[in-house]
Amino acid sequence: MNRRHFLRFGLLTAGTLPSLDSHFAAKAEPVANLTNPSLTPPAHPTLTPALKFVDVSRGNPKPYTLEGAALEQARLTPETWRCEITADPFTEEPHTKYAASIAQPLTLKNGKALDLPALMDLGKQHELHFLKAMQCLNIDTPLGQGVWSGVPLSEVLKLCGKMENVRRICFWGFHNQDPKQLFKSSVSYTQCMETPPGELPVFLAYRLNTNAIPLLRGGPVRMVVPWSHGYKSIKWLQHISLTNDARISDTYATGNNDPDSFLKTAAYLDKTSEPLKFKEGAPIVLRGQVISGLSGLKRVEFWVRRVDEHTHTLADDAPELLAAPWAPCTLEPEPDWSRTLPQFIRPGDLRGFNQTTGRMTTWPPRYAMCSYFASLENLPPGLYEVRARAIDGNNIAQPEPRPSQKSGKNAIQVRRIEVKS
Ligand SMILES: Nc1nc2c(c(=O)[nH]1)N[C@H]1C(S)=C(S)[C@@H](COP(=O)(O)O)O[C@H]1N2
Ligand SMILES: [Mo]
Repeated sequence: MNRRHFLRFGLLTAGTLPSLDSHFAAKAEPVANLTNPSLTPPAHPTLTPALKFVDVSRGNPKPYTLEGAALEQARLTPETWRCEITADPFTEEPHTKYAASIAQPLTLKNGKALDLPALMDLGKQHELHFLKAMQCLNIDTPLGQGVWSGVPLSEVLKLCGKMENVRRICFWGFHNQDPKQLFKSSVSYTQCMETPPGELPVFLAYRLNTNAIPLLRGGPVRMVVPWSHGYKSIKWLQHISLTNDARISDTYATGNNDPDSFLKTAAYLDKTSEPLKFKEGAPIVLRGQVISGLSGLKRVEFWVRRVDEHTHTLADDAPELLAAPWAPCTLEPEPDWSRTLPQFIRPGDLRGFNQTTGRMTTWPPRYAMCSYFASLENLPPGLYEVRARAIDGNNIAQPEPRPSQKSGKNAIQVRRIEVKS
C-alpha cells in the first residue's frame, strides 16, 4: 500500500509512524507530521483523475472493455461516435393523447445522426465547464469529482428544429444491442430547457478535467445531469428520445429508487479498517469528504463517543446523538485554480467562479464536494466511535430533512477507533 493509497483509504492518519500500531504501519510509508493537519496535503485531490473514479457500469461485456473493430462497431471511438435524436410515436389514452414530433430527426438511417465534430462545433459557442461530484444514489462513498465540459442539451435539441408535444427527454447509451442491458434515464422538458440563474444545465459532456472523456468514464460523450445522482449521467450516450409520455421511465425507478432525487448535502467518512488503533497522545486526524447538495452546505461537524464492545448502535435520530456536543470540522480550502486547471480552461471559465475575488462564489459549490478534517485530541485509552454530519444551508443537520427513502445515501457514517496506552 503506497502513501497515496493510504491517504485515500485512511480515515484517520496518525502523527508519527510508531503511533500506528495496526498492520497499516508495516505497509504504509512514513506519513507526514500531521500535528498541524492544515499543512499536510488533503486526503483527496479536488479533481479526481478520470480513471480513478469509483466505477458503476452495467453491461456484459462492459462497453469499456471493447477493443478494435468491436469498439468501432459499437460506435464508441471519437470517429465512429454518433447520437440519434428521435421522436417517440407513443400515445395512450387518457394521459398521452398526441405523439411527440420533431421537424428533423437525427438518425443513422437518414445520415444526420450527431457526430463529435458537430457537437464540438456547437461547443465553440455554447461550451461550459463546471465542477461536479459523481455520487451514486446507492453507494455510501463519493465516486469522484471532475471539471466537466460540454454543450447544454437544450442547444443540441435545437438541431432538430421545431418540436411539439414533448414532455420528457429520455436517453441511453450503448448496451451491446441487448435490450435487457439498456440503462436509461430522463429529464423533464422544463428541466432541459430552463435553468435557474446560477444553476447548471443538463449537458452533453465531451471533456473531463480538460481531457477527452476516456471510454472507462463513459466517453466519447456522456450526459451529465448536474443536480442528480450518477444514474442520470448516462455513459456512452447514443440515443435521445423525445416523448410525450410524461411518466418517468428511468431504469433506476425499477430499483425502488426515487427517480426525482437531487444530490444530498452529506458528509462521508473516508474508509478504513476498524477499529483503527492509535497510541495514547498521538495526534489523530479525522478525514472525509462532504457534498453540497440541493440544500447547500453550512459546515461539517464531528462527534466522538466513548463505547465498549457491547455498546449497541445508535440510530440517527437517537436523543443522545441529537443532543451530543458536535464540534466543527475544518473544510479543506479551495485549491489554487490556476494550478489545478490546465491552462486551456481559464479558471474564469468555470461556472461559479468570481473574477473579482479569484475564487468560487461558494465553497464547495452546489453539486460539488471538498475534503474536511478534524483533530481528535486528548483521548484517554479506550474504544471510541467517531461520526461526522453536514449542516445544510437551512441549518438542518444530516440526515434530516432528507432521510433516505432510496433518494440518496445520507445516513450518518460512523467508524471505530481504539486508543492504546
Ligand atoms: N450507460 C450507462 N451509464 C451509466 C451507468 C450504466 O450502468 N450504464 N451507471 C450509472 C450510475 S448508476 C452511476 S452511479 C454513474 C457512475 O459513474 P462513474 O462510473 O463514472 O463513476 O454512471 C451512470 N451512468
Ligand atoms: Mo448509481
